[in-house]
Amino acid sequence: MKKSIALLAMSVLSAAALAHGTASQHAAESMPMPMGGPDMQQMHEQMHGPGMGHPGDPSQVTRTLEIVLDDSLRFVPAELTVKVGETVRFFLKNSGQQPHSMMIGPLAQLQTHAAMMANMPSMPHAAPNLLELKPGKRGGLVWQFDQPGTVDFACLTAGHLDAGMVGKIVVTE
Ligand SMILES: [Cu+2]
Repeated sequence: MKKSIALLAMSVLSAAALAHGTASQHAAESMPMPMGGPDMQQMHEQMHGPGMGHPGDPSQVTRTLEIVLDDSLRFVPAELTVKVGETVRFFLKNSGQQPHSMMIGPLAQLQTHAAMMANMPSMPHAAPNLLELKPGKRGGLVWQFDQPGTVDFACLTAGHLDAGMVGKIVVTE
């Protein structure tokens, strides 16, 4: 029970940080953290990850990248390459019979969210880095990448991440 509360708190913090965007995020970083300590630091890194990027401005989209999600529990393609600073629209199509989703972030964060959703399926979990698709549906997610490196994504439907429904975005200079 204690663990569930910790995970819930983490999710709320994460969603709030994402919702407030980069400016307030930096302001928060420069303030003393009342809870402090190495655990908070580690948690913070897991929430934001180094260079996972942020929701993009739809008017700045330069490319649309199509990804198909299906019941083989794979993203096709599962690896994409973008450039630093580029704003792209991921255009997703769920061609399966099950719900699928795409959440962008560091793998550790995605695993935490997947575990939380498996434990508390009725909890609302909308987030700017998450797109959920019912069977047969399509949808878009606009994202901007601000640092070179690798950003993970995964499907959060129960069991799908563990079955290998993950992918990565390589951000190049
Ligand atoms: Cu899935």
